[in-house]
Amino acid sequence: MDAAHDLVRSRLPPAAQRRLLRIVAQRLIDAPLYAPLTPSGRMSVRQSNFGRLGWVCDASGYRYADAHPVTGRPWPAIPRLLIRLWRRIDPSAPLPDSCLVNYYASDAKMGLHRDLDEADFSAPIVSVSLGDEAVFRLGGLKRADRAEKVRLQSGDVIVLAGARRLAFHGIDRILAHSSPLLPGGGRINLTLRRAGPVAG
Ligand code: MD3
Ligand code: FE
Repeated sequence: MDAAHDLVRSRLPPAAQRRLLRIVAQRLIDAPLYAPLTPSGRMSVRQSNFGRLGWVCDASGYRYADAHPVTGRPWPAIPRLLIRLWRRIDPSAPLPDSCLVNYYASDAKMGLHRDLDEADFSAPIVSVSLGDEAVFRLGGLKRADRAEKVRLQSGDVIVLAGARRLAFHGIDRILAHSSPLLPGGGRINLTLRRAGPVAG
């Protein structure tokens, strides 16, 4: 399949980026970012979630959970602005029930992996980036497949659907001081997903 056609990109205008950041920061007060422990060590990315289900990991593995592992409280709702964005992108897809929030300080990265913890892979994944630019690596269905490097800038919205939904991907590095959006610098990535089973 042609890479150019199953990776769809667009860009939120600066005012929408600022509005989204305000909403996200407000919800993170209730569901603070934490540094997950993984089976292979402490993650450099800090995480939280919005929605019914949140992706969490600890020393024993990965799963979707209905409560914040530190506070024990349910996750805050997914911002309506993001639900509207999802509906605009794919009106026929089941609604997202999960929004993973990844925060990258300038030295954080995310190793090459696939997203396989969702119950159903038919819905797309929609990712919104805010703040500093990232070097994103998008490969194929096998770890060794050649990967393309894509720069993700503040406001970039990418949609992973079809074969790309199951592709290996990761974040190689963050370009410090490349965006004025986040007051303390760094990058936030929001990934909207359908994590729970799809009826029918
Ligand atoms: C390509 N996050 O949370 S977002 C993740 O920038 C994750 O924080 C990265 O990978 C980040 O799992 C990349 C873009 C993205 C998300 C899901 C994908 C790309 C993807 C699933 C399949 C292929
Ligand atoms: Fe991923």
